[in-house]
Amino acid sequence: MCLSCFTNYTYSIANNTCTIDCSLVNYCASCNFTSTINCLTCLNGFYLSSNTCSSLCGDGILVSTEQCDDHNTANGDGCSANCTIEPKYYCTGVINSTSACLSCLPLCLTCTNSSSCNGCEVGYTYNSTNCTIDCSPIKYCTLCDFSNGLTCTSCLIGYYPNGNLSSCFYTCGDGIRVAEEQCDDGNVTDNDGCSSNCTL
Ligand SMILES: [Ca+2]
Ligand SMILES: [Ca+2]
Ligand SMILES: [Ca+2]
Repeated sequence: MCLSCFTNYTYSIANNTCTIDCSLVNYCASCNFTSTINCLTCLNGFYLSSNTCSSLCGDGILVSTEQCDDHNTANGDGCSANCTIEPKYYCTGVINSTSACLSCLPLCLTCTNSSSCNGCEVGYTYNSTNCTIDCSPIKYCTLCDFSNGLTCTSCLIGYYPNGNLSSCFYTCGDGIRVAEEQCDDGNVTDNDGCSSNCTL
């Protein structure tokens, strides 16, 4: 049994021999050794040039250096011309096979399948089934719109959208006591137990 091999050789227990470690050239499958390691063939999906093994985007062979490979170099179909997954798409594919890229849920930017979302477009939030407008930047807003910046069209009971729909306000005397009020007796009369500014 060999205890240590020459530099660039590794010991194989199975074969009881010292063999050249071709992996010293990244992604190299077979090689020989003269004064240096000469790669002869590369792993599947890698191509030899100047003793270097490089992947090729668009060959339809997904390799570890690519996020996807859909067998073309077109953008806009989920897998980009440089084999990265494009926003609003997810790609399935095992190493050495061709990737299939499909759309995320509507308004979803990043996902790993068709039924969930890891990040919605700006202004939207994922509610465990789809991406909906995120009203929370406007306090007490329950219904909002994001077609032209965030506007609020409906507020919690006792609160009302202001003129430009940018916030929800409450009003003393509407008979609905909200958190900011100590009381609201439905009028703005003083000296009846609840003042005109809804304090006791
Ligand atoms: Ca490829
Ligand atoms: Ca493509
Ligand atoms: Ca009130």
